[in-house]
Amino acid sequence: MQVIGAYRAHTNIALIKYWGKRHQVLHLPVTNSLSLTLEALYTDTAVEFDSSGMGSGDVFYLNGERQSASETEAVSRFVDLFRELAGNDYPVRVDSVNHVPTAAGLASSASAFAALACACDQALGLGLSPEQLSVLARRGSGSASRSLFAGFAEWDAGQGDDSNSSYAHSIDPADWDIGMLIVVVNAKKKKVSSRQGMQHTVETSPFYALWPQEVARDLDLIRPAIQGRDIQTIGQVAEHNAMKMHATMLASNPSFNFFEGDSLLVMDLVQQMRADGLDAYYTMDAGPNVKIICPYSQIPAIKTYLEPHFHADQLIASRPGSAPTPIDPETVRGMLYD
Ligand code: 2P0
Repeated sequence: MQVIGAYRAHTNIALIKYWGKRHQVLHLPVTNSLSLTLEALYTDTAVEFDSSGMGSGDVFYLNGERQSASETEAVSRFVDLFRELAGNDYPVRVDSVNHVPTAAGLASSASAFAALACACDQALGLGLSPEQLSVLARRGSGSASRSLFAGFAEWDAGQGDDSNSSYAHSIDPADWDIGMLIVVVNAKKKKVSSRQGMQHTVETSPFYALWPQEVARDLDLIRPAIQGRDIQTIGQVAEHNAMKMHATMLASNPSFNFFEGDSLLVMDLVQQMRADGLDAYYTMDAGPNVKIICPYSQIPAIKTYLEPHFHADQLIASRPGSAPTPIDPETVRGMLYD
């Protein structure tokens, strides 16, 4: 049996956000969500299962650094889902290289678990479909379910406690003039994890009761706009959805938020761009960075507003990304050890 696998998966940014779970362990969401996969941000992961029966425990290297017992434990529990399907208990070595600033609100967990799911599937010869891989990636981190697909993807909430009913599917390959410009306001690890923030909001925010109906309404508006390549409606709906999500956090008790001074500055600049005729709209996740949704062709013009305030390396432009792709395991290892 082939016991090596390696995949590249791209991260995704939600235009209609996932915010709140109905099942904590299975990561079953309260609502559907919808995202754009991004070419520029991705994780490369290689897995090697030891079928000799001589191996010891699992090991996990991230960006060339051996990870702690607790980080490794999370990866082990995830890989267990695949070992159960394969009917073995082979120890695994996982090597991951993140081309995403880790834990900076740029959803590194989405690309990480999508890449790991695909690499395990390949190594263990499981032959799972993208939908089945989406279910399993979701078990690592909810947003990872959407990174199995190119372009625009919608993650269906599914029914009840049925894990197999909750997975993403492709809406549109986004093979037209749309992109994102990410403004990295602060790439440090965030103070509140999205998992904690989400749960605290569900439990304490009086505004959360409104969230499911707002998401349903926004999805009804954005789906036809995507089909019609209507970037103005896509942008308006996404911007409003993001701000409604942040409003639920502001109304939680005690309140918390992810806004920094520079996040607010970028939002002001985007409004100026719009007043000047550009099709630029903002969204923010569980972190201070701002993502600008726009025609890819307008990114040079948009950058001229930001360059007086930010370094060039704080501005990451991306086209829509592909579904996960197999890579040579040596690409991952070579980057780390050569
Ligand atoms: C999203 N976020 O739709 C939303 C918007 C953050 C804000 O998915 O607990 O790390 O692992 O399922 O996927 C971030 O939450 O949460 C996220 P878990 P996850 O992209």
